[in-house]
Amino acid sequence: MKNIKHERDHILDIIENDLLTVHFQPVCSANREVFGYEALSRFKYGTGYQSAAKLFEAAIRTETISSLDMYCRENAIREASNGFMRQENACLFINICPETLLSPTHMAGITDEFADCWDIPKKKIILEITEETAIRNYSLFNEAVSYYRDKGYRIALDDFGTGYGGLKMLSIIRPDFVKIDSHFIQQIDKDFVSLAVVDAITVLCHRLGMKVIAEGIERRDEFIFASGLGIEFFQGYFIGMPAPAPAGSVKRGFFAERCGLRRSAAPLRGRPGSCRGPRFYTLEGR
Ligand SMILES: [Ca+2]
Repeated sequence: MKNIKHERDHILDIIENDLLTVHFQPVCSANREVFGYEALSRFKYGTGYQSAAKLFEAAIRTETISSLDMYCRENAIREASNGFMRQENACLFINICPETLLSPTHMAGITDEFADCWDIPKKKIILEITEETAIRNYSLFNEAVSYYRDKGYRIALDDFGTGYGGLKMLSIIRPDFVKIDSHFIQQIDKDFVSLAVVDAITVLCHRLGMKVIAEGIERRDEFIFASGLGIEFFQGYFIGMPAPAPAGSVKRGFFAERCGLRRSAAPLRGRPGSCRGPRFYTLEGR
């Protein structure tokens, strides 16, 4: 992209034109029962970015991450409500990056609005917080996380073992779940160091009352070795591929309407009747 402003506008256009969809990847217990699904953003059409991860990086760079995150959060909650959460009583894992929680435009209450509107109990929503980037203001961050915890959401520390925060993040957030990064899980049956690291993390988490999720299980032996360490939950291609939620009748575009994103001045129609709260807020810079 030529410059920040151009890229910013491009990302806001992606949101406004609803170019992302959501797929769900199962998180299962050792006996292969589905515990929940992680929502993963995917492109419906070309956006100019190689992957959703690249889009999120650009959104952080251009300070559009709060808008993108809220849009993806609504997609995830709406589609989950429309699909598996009605039938399977499974949990929903949603990725949230620390930049969003620390952003001045972050609206914590909007997740409650989405959950209430789509009728999902907050205890069924698990917020995955990645530790990819360095956090400078831990007390502000902890305040944001506490808000969600007090509301009943559960917290997972994502990609554990590869980021900046590591044990510091673990001790401050005190998550309900720790997702051990696939870097340590893949080849766990062949690599003694990975096995020892995963074993130590699992023992520590269990001592602190946290449940462990092994990410990136791609082979049967990785599953067997990881489950042999007492890990409770598993995710990866061997367990289940990401897939779209079953199509349903839930109305799309609630977020866009709520945010005043649609250019039409038509009154809001068809919104779930129980929604309350701020009717409009603007996209960052729009
Ligand atoms: Ca994740």
